[in-house]
Amino acid sequence: KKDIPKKLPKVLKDFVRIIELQHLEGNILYVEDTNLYIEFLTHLLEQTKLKVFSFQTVEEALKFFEQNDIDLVITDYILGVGDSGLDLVRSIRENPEKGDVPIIVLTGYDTPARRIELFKAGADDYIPKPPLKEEILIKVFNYLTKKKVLDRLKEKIRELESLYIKDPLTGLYNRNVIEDFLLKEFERAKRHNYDIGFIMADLDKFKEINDKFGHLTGDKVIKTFAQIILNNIRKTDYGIRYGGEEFLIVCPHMDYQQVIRKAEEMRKELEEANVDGIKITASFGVTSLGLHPDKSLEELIDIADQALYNAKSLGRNTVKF
Ligand code: GH3
Ligand code: MG
Ligand code: MG
Ligand code: MG
Ligand code: MG
Repeated sequence: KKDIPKKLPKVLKDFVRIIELQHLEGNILYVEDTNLYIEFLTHLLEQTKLKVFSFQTVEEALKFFEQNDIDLVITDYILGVGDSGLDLVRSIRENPEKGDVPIIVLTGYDTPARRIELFKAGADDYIPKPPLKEEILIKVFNYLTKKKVLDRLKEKIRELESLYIKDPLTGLYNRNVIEDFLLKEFERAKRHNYDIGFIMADLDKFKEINDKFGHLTGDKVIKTFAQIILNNIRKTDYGIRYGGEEFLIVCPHMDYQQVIRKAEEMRKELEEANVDGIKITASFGVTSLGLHPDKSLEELIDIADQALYNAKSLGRNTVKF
């Protein structure tokens, strides 16, 4: 017990005030099997707005980590029998979504080889026991501040990504979604052997609508059809504005018969819709991965497009595959 300083040094008091001023909030996961240290860290951080969740085994800690938002992990090295902070570091780094959380190892088992091993596994920092309170507080503050900046950046990237793949007129995706997101879905489908349905749709005689009623009305028609598409697909489907008045609809886990029915529903709904009293129809070409298991994504889109061409030649306002 004697190795933990009891009195708060002056520099620390000032620092605690800085943390309070900054209103730094966050959840800390503390993995430690010695009660003395659990009490020490909990008490130290009680003076901040940070919340400490402590666990004595890797298993419990990992379970809590998976289910909660953790901003920083502090872990001991030697835990119970057969349990080690090194395993915890490795398991956390394997997590595809949360694996980049900062990790500080706080341990008495201090050898250069041990340190290198921990850093290799992905630990960010290393504090030997007995720790200085200042060192813990300053490092916690630094890592949490950095993490907040990173979190904001990630949020911005997500926003930009969603702008990059969205069509502003209709709220559907644009073609950019194909290269990255759709291609990944396509590869997953091939790997896990599930079907994907494809629909290529194009408004009929749309030039005439533009010529007769103007582009604004034309745009309104496009939006109406987009809304019909959105109403008829699931969240996991892709409704894409492929060109001006051409739409690609991609439905994972649908075979060609289901996707024909889907296209037929949309065809009918558009035929019955009414934009300023104008009759609008569209033609649909349909195919599926199951029908052509050896084709690439690009080739399947092309096959749907050829089917659409057939639908056009056969008089329009129809679904073909
Ligand atoms: P078809 O039945 O063979 O498809 O005849 P179509 O007249 O629809 O022929 P096509 O699909 O080749 O022509 C599409 C027209 O759609 C050409 C273009 O002027 C118009 N268009 C493309 N994008 C937009 C848009 O964003 N807004 C409006 N108002 N018109 C667009
Ligand atoms: Mg221990
Ligand atoms: Mg065309
Ligand atoms: Mg057209
Ligand atoms: Mg067209």
